[in-house]
Amino acid sequence: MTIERRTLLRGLSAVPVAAGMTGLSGVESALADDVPAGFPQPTRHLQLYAVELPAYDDEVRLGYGHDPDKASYPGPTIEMLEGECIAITLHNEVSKETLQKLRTDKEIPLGVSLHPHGVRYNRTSDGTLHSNSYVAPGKKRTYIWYARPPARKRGIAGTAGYWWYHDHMVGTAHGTAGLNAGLYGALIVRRKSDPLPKHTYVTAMGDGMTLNGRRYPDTDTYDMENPKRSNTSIVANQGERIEFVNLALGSELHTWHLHGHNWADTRTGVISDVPWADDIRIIDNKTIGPGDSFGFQVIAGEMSGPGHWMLHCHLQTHSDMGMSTFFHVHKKNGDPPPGHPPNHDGHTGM
Ligand SMILES: [Cu+2]
Repeated sequence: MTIERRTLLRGLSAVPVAAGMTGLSGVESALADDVPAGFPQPTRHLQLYAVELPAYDDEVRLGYGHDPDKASYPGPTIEMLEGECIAITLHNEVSKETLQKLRTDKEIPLGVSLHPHGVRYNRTSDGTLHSNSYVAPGKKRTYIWYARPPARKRGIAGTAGYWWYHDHMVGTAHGTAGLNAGLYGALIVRRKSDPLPKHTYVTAMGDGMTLNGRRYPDTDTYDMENPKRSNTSIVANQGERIEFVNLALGSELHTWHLHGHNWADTRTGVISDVPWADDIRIIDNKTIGPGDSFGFQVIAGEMSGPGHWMLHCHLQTHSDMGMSTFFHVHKKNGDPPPGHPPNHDGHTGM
């Protein structure tokens, strides 16, 4: 039995809370009046900025960031604990000119918004045009999200899982241009007993053969001599617990496939409760359609060893057109794995 498995079974107060979940400023008392009935008081207040980023392939790129200078696409992964309520103030720093350029429905006002999946919110935090919960250029607005806990006696399952958040305002009232431009990010709701990963990576499959808003070879910026961890440089040392959060945007189906690893098709990708039921499927490929999200944890290179493990859409025309990257699993000591991934000029790197 591995340490990870023991940790899982024991329940786990000793598991540290992920670093990203602490160190944020408190919630202003002025917010108290905005908290919907039945929600607890928010215990954290995040700032999120929507900004314009350098164009990609002549396409406008926007991003969210907790710091406007560190905005990115996908935006920062937001983590909550089930039972927690948070406040997020969205600042719209995207220019009127850019929003005008992206607007395909000329009837709607200019703005950006924040719309979450999975967590609970009321109409003022929906992030939509008709609920008037968007943010005009240069303005800000505070949203309140509640990761409702389970209430087993009432048959309420809670909100723990792998979700996402996105704009619902740029281009059309559905945020279609905002999504294509990069206004989205992963949202993780954990239970206290969940195992915590060493690293989390986000992969977002979108239209135009994009992975995280980029096309091959920009989907993988990994440098074997100087590996850096990012959503475009998916790196681990063998034995590390690694978490993937996977989203689908746009208008097409995709199948998310990872080589050398498999996972349980459960909330966390691991089997955490006894009994170990055979009706829990073990998979290494999952169909994901627009609006879907899922996630899981694996032990990097467990059984399969160090290697450059392909991670791609298994819809063959999509993978052939470049919806592909790698999970680069180094040796336990951090030394590079054997072999090379294909060079980005098309060589196989044998
Ligand atoms: Cu695909």
